[in-house]
Amino acid sequence: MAVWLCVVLSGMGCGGGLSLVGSKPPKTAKAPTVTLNVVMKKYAVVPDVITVKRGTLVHLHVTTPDVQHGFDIPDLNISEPVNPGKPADITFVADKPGTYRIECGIICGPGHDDMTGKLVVE
Ligand SMILES: [Cu+2]
Repeated sequence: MAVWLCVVLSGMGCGGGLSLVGSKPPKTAKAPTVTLNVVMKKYAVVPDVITVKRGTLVHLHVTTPDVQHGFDIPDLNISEPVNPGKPADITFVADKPGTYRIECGIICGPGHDDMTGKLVVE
């Protein structure tokens, strides 16, 4: 839980002093997993920057408090509608480093075009 929280909060993990160089991971090791809550609202994506490490299995739980929005990351072929009371759960492996644009995929009002964010895979 503690490690998970650090990953969520910093995007960097807690590994400052924990080098794994030279040690073998246990056979049961799975891809690191991060679960993040994202809110799409008039007119923002919160948080507007999501940072994960390459190879991470990312679960996004996307909610909206107001009207229907769309959670889109075009470069990853992600496009999910998000409705009040009906969250979108999106899972993908962040396997390619880069910065990906997050945008609202459903026109939701005059500030729709301001609803952007980015996913950073490092
Ligand atoms: Cu919108």
